[in-house]
Amino acid sequence: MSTEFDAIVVGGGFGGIYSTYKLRNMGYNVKSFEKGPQIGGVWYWNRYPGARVDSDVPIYQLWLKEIYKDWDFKERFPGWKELREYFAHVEKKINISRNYSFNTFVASCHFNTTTNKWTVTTTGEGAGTYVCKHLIICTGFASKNFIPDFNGLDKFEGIMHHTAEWPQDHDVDFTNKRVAVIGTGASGVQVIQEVGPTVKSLDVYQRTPNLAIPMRQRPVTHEEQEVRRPRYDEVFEATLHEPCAAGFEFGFDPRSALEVSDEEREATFERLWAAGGFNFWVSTFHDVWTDLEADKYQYAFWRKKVLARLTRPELVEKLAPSVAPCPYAAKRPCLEQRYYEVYNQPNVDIVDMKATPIVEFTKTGIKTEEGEREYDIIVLATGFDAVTGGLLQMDIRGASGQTLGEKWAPNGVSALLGVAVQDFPNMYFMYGPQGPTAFSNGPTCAQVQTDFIVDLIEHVDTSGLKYADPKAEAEQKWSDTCTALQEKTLVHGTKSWYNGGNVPGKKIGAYNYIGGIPQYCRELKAEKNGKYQSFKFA
Ligand code: N01
Repeated sequence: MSTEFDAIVVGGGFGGIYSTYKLRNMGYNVKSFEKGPQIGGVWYWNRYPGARVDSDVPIYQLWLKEIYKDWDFKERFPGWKELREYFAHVEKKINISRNYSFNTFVASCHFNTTTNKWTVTTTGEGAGTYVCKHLIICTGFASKNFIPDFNGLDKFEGIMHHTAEWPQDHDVDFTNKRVAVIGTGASGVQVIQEVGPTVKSLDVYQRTPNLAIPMRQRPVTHEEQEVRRPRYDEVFEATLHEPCAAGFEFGFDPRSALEVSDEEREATFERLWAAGGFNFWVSTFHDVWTDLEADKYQYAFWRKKVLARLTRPELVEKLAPSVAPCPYAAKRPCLEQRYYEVYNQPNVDIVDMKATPIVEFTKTGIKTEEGEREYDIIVLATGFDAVTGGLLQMDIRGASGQTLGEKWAPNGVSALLGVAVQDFPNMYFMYGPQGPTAFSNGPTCAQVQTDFIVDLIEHVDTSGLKYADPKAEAEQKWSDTCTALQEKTLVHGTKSWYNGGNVPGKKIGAYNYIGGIPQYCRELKAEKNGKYQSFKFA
């Protein structure tokens, strides 16, 4: 079997599947690798209780007619089981697995300056050494878990899992168990509301409350999808243009929260709250994201709504503090279904990790400064070394021999248009650094970027070129743009996975492009129409 390919794709999620499919259809000889045993990417790993997507049907899927034409989702926000079924449908339709080696981890990718090709070394079932001209890395933003360095973590003898490393061979039974959940990001919120009603007791170890929004889940029927399906191409296309933002079917209100009357503001918030999904976050007044005074109105409304659902006064300040824990727009809210009602149960408590940090894990539980509590199950919902972690866990070396980590060490992350890095010729990635990543619907981001990357690859090959490599000054300019855009928003001043602030020692910076999908698409289009002037070619 040949080990030399036109292109190698790393990852089997939306981006990996779509780029494999597109390149294959162009007649390229493509080899793809996936760490898991099947396609799906995070939706293979995500099977913790309550795991569910936060993007509305129909945008969270591959925008390929041959796939969507006879696929119906069952819920407005599909859960992990349904997403697995969806990927099985994808496989049935396009038989993408024939390009893949599964259970295979890409350990290293080295650029060879003599051949101008990449040497890719893998471990696992598809272990070997492979060579390719074009390397497309689709590891997503959340492929490296983050577990804080708690004392004695390995001493605990009960059941303990990180949400993204949930057992694949069995369900964890929470019925009548003493449970601790550490972390209240999107993963924590979903686990808590799912298992809360069944447990014997639940302690939520919280550092910052999640400013969660009602999801307003509902079934979606075959009939309603059938009505929209003939227009899906238009629907998807519309999400790439204003007034939509972030790849959703909605976008910011151009009015200022500070300039409308109190009645108008209240009515707007009520409407967005009732609409569910991310409307309250992404269709709100545009300055909620940039102006602290505007943001305070958003928080006050959110707090009022949450307080109306809480029945235990002792938890009110922990869940919805009178002073906002951070600007509303600074961190990712989770969509919730019954999250706050769980805290009305007498067997649920919150351990405030700022007031009483974890001292250590013990054989039977967790010790804080207030004493030890015993558990049967501990859930680590502590997030990810996001955006760059998945890339940096591979040994990727560019033309000069430096690793990606070394390249970024002095000044932080930089990536031209969020798809390529200078000194790493013919290497592309998506849904990663300095793309719309954290501020976009995942499949939208991956597909828009893939389309650009594939066109660029075609340009290189049809022009008889050896490689494309970003120009250093263009990359710097893009990185400065990402920084400037982030600094204009309230995301800038609050530590979170958006800016690298969730992992101790990680450089704080602009890991994402926060200018919105429509502007991002215009940037990509201008680059293509300008014959890729930000790249140098050989
Ligand atoms: O991770 P997170 P996540 N001591 O980083 C806490 C996507 N996603 O897995 O907020 C104590 O958001 C941390 O506290 P704080 C989605 O994009 C989507 O939940 O930093 N606590 C926080 O509460 C999401 O945004 C879906 O103060 C510590 C939690 O752990 C992204 O993935 C579902 C700590 C981590 O929250 C990440 O979400 C799941 C420490 N040392 C995920 N370190 C859906 O589509 C961390 N924490 C619904």
